[in-house]
Amino acid sequence: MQKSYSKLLGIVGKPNTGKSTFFSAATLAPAEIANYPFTTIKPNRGIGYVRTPCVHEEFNVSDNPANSLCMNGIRLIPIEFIDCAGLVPGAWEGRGLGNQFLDEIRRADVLLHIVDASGGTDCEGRLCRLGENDPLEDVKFLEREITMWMANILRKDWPKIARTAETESKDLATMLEERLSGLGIRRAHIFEAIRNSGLNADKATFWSEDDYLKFMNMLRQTAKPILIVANKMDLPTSEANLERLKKSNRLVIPICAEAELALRRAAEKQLIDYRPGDCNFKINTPEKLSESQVKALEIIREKILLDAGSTGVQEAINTAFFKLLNMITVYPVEDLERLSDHMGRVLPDTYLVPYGTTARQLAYIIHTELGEGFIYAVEARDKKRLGEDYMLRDRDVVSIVSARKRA
Ligand SMILES: Nc1nc2c(ncn2[C@@H]2O[C@H](COP(=O)(O)OP(=O)(O)OP(=O)(O)O)[C@@H](O)[C@H]2O)c(=O)[nH]1
Ligand SMILES: [Mg+2]
Repeated sequence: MQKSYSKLLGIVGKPNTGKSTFFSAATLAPAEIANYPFTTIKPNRGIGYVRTPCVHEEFNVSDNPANSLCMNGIRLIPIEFIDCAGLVPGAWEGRGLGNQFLDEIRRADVLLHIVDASGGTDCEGRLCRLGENDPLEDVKFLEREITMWMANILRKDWPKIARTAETESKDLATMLEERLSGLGIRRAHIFEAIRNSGLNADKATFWSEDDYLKFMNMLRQTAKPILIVANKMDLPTSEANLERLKKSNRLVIPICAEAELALRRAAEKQLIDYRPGDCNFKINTPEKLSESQVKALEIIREKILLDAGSTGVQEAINTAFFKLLNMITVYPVEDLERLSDHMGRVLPDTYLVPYGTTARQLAYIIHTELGEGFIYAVEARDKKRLGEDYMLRDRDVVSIVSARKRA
């Protein structure tokens, strides 16, 4: 698999909320899971998947996936995951494993904030009575920590940047981009944050401390979008907290990471048929399962899958990419008749690209030469010629005609 992990998803939150359980379930990589804070000290990295219905059924062909997987009609597109160390209040000032945590999310495109929806862990991740902790406070705290961290990185230079933007030819966005590119912050993020905060970028020396923090908060929202993942939905106090989280006007996905982990482990051993994100499973080999294992699986089926429709883990990953990052899937091919690449592999690759990507930009993503020599593209369904500015649609199968081929 090549080129496909261009996106990085950060799994964040205070200690003991189920980050490593989520990570293990999503990636099936071994990660220590235990009932105490700071189980994860070194970042765990692994590959998980975005799920989408594959186009091969629509075209009535069988496929030979290369950069992704296809499981009975479901395309799984690989994404890099990072399981971050638990974040405690004051991390931006260096408390706990604070700086390490914040360093880990520098490269992340999107964050999944794993929250203990049951309210059974306090603000530092220690176990407490169910319902005692308020998960909405955890959500606000994490947002603030990241905003303060970003604000702090720039604070020393801010007066000079603001002055230069007013008196010299260099504009604010250019200077901020130079200073913040290490955090994965791009020009488009900066423009959006300026627009959304309603501040005057030409008069930055007049910004108050509150204005500065407001801008940083907007920048965090655009550059590091956060999906709230309400974990431990199997516990009785979680439902009421989920409703409160949803009312706070944030995107929230309820999950049970432990159930997903159990299902994926059983599926890995081929004890059950279960694809990530499915709403049910089939027991393949009842003779290989103990009575208590069957019982545990049936509880998951009844209490989680039939009730909620899925464990939510796959939905959380998909929501991060399709809703927060607004991505679409496209299938580049070389031979439009066979829908294959030059090796004869049918529908080999699926790319996740931002909505708004043009045919030529896709060509560049695939290979620089393909982009440079771009002549036109053709979509497999209606076979019309598409110019370089054609905006790709979700599930497009495109062939790019270029004057230059891969070296
Ligand atoms: N009831 C319930 N418990 C869960 C669920 N997911 C995880 N847990 C439990 O929560 C505890 C913490 O899980 P971890 O995955 O180690 O948590 P973490 O967030 O990685 O913790 P740190 O690495 O210390 O930051 C463990 O006892 C898990 O079994 C769930 O869906 N339901
Ligand atoms: Mg952990």
